[in-house]
Amino acid sequence: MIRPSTRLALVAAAALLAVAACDNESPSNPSEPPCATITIAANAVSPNAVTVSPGCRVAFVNNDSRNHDMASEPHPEHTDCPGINSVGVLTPGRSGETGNLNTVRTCGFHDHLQDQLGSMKGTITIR
Ligand SMILES: [Cu+2]
Repeated sequence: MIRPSTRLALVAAAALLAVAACDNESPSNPSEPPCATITIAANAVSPNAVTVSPGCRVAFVNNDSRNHDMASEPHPEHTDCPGINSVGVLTPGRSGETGNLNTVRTCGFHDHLQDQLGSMKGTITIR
């Protein structure tokens, strides 16, 4: 028979272990700042190419006066680097982040609302 106080201690220990397990996945720790920031203004991204380490997130800041919907190449499937699709629709003044980009490769992105517009296209290189 386990006494209630012992049971409480076991539950507390299990909770601590669960927290420790999450901390071990540090590349996806959302409390860390993004590794790079891409700014959108006047219907163009700047810079249009960034290089980050595996596990990084990249932020997009919409300083434009219109909506932008940042998505992975290719259009319209958005399948090359699905983490980029986490940015989604950014209304003016809003920012968003990619998921953790864990695969070493170069990822193209575009504005899904203007998929042919070259000034809204760019690359994120993970290496
Ligand atoms: Cu698209």
